Amino acid sequence: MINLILFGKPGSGKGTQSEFVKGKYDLIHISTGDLFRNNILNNTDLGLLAKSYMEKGDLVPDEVTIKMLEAEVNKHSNANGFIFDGFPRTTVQAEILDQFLSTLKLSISMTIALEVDENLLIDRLINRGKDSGRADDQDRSKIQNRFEEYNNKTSPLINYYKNQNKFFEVNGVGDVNEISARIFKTIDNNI
Ligand code: B4P
Repeated sequence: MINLILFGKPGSGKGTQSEFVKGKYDLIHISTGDLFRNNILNNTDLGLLAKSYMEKGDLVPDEVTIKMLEAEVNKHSNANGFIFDGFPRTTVQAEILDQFLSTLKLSISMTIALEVDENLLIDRLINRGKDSGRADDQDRSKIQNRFEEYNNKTSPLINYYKNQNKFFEVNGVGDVNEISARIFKTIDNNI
């Protein structure tokens, strides 16, 4: 069983690459960002709460994010493995994910970080914002806030997974298919 975390700054391509990786390794893709956006579309209580944070580019509180993630994993008890896309994003989320997986006799196999320069990320996100209607992609100050949230709350996870010998970096710049090939090689060489 392969349980992967796709890691990286906002816009680094976690969602894009998850689509390729899930097909090749037959994994269930869980994107906390997509789950929140679905809740917003359906006007659920969770969506209303998440919206107030996401529109500013802030992280949604750990408590609700973790509950939502656990419920999603529990829906797929027969899975070959999971891709966690955009989760965990804080040390608390990472610690609880490890504990939760251990109750299912599972563990994280590896964390793959997509490395992309911030200036390039700003261009990608602003570009997406033109079509997607995503409020968090349309404003440079919100994008900057997302980077700050990443630097303050998410980047400590690099050492968290390095300490477990589970952290691998992949160059996230270039053609989408080339990047997938780099990810596949990293998985195949280290799993
Ligand atoms: P997410 O939905 O996770 O999204 P993301 O970080 O913006 O993007 P991702 O890295 O997946 O990039 P993508 O492939 O889409 O988070 C949104 C918000 O949800 C967060 O800010 C937070 O508020 C909340 N949230 C989510 N998870 C949370 C958690 N665990 N805890 C708390 N809050 C949470 O690619 C971006 C763009 O680049 C696309 O337009 C794509 O087409 C383009 N692109 C991709 N690869 C490219 C390439 N190689 N070259 C050129 N363009 C490329």
